[in-house]
Amino acid sequence: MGVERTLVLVKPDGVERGLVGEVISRFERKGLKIRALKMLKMTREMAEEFYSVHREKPFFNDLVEFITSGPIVAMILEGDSAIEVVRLMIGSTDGRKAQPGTIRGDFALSIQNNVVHASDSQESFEREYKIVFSQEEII
Ligand code: FUP
Repeated sequence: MGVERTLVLVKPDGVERGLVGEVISRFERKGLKIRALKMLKMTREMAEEFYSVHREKPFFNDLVEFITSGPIVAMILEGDSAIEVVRLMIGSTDGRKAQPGTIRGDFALSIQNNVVHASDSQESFEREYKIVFSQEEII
């Protein structure tokens, strides 16, 4: 609890579909502050590191292919209980099961192409943001 930071990615499907503004707008309207923001294309090395907890999963290769398939938009958001709040706002992993009103619930019909990523814990944030941002890019 208290003021936290979290990492959000708009994944290649979200960028391709023109959902960047929609996603950022939802977080801004909620009251979260943007502390870093950029577009990038993940390399295979970055993606394998980013999703290293899933290395042994059957979907790992597809996941790496997907996240490196096009540009993404990465941001660090800050606010009270930001990690939990943002996870609530993105919804369940599988877009088919995510609650309407959440980002995945409103915009995704797939478990892989699910528009956004958000850190699921403080530990995940500390590991993930360093893969995407350098210290100079963060306010
Ligand atoms: P989440 O934290 O909601 O993004 O979900 P996970 O960390 O469990 O999974 C990370 C990503 O792996 C998901 F965004 C999509 C992908 N995935 C699959 O492609 N298939 C699965 O069965 C589970 C996850």
